[in-house]
Amino acid sequence: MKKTRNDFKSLVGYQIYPKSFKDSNADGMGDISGIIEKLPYLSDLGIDFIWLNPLYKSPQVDGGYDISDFYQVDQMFGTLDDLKKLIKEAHALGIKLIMDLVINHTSDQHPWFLESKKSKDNPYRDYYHWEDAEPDKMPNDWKSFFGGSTWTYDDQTGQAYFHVFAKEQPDLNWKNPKLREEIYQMIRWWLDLGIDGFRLDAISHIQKEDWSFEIKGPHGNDPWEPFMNVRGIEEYMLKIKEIFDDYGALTVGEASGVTSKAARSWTGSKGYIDMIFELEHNAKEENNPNNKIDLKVYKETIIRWQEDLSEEGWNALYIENHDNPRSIDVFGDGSLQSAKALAVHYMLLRGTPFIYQGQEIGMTNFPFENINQFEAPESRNYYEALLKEGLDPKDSLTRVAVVSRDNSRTPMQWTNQLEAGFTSAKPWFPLNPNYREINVAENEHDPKSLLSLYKKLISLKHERKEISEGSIEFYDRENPQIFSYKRSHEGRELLVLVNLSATPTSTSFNDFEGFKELTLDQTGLKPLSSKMDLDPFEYRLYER
Ligand code: ISL
Repeated sequence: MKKTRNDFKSLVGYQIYPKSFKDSNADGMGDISGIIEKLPYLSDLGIDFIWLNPLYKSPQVDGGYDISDFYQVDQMFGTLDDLKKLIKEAHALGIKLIMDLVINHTSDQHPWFLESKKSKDNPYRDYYHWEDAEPDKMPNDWKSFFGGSTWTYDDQTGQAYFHVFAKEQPDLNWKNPKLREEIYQMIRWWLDLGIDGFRLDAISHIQKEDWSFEIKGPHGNDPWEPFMNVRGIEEYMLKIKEIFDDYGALTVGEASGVTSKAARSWTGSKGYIDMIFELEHNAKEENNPNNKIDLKVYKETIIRWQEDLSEEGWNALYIENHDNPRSIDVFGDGSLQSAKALAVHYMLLRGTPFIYQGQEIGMTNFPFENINQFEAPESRNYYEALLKEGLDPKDSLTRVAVVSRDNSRTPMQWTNQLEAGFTSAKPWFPLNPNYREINVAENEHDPKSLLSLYKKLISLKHERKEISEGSIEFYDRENPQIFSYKRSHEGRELLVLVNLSATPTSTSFNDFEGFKELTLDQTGLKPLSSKMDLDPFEYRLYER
């Protein structure tokens, strides 16, 4: 059944990192059957669709984003039949299911690459990017997101191959029409299997500048510019869009380098995908060693993306994902109140909100003690780079720990029982010791819990057109502590007032007549007036 283009505007998504969600067969790893077990929990939460991080066959160098077979479910997660069962049971509960579409690169263990590297005239050679090189002289000086060069020298053929991420993730050559057709066929295959759409991974990198493109240095373009939404990508995206439209697929793009203005053409009525994640606010600043969010910069970014996509285009909203530390540590002060303020401030913005597993119960960063506990290549490479800069091991570990994506990959905390009810075996990654206090069971029956608040926010999103479709207007823009905005639709208005800081603040209104407070779980009533004083992480809602 073809989807109408805008029925995604009232939806709420839930992101599952399968490895850490629920283990059903006592091997210490999350799996598909474990997700099936937890569908009733997700249905009760009220979410509309699930985004599954990669389940494909993979050597797991980069959390499954190094795919060695696009058509196979990795046995650590189960079988294709398990996935078909998950699709069926999710649909039976009215929950859609989207998969990660990783088409910028494959694993270096993918048969295409194993063939490609064999010889210069191998039929698969041009499925990837190969250029003449010498062991210590690469085709250019471009830098990988994971540190080091984007080139790895291959002795066998005296050439180097290109990779935006880890050397185990060679980039696909999208200039090759044969490769493109292989990818288009694979996309159709998954949609024919019955999934409802995709999250497009690193999609803005599939087109590269000419290798001679010069990185102009710190005051010129940024080091990633040679592979950020480069001209010519439109041709590929329009073809992919054709396929999505054939199936009415629900699509969200992770498209780093697509600006808030360019996002209108990526997601608007003539866009390639339904919605897009802005990635600007995750930027790790060197001069911000504890990785606490700069509220002024964050607020400016969010307001710009909201206003640039207010007429044309659509935001995918999030405060957590599998690539970033936990929001309560980055944005909050570790308190429940800060987690609640975070929930309210983003869930009611204009866009489709995503909740990352564990965010809804206030899971926190992990207390890392040594570098061997980190799994992500980006974390390990960063540690080595800091040591090379002369930082001592202890400070290097601290710097890595506050920015590491490994924080969000610890097993989901279901109960206060052994291994938090995630597994009955030794978990692949240790549980955060605070699972005894922070877990689903603890939240589920407490009307003042974070989980209960998320359920109310999701219901509001479903019930109120001023939230799903309404316009948005921001107030007190210069006050970095305050997130204050009004959603309006056909005469109904909802005013959202959040102090996103750990210190008291105040804000003023001139148009406050006629608003009535909308209670979620706030303590006592606070009528709207011309001047509003807000406690740390206090939030208030008003309607008229
Ligand atoms: O621009 C970037 C550098 O910060 C990033 O936004 C980059 O585009 C992003 O890291 C891509 O992430 C995705 O692809 C990676 C994988 O490691 C991540 O987990 C995934 O979210 C490679 O597949």
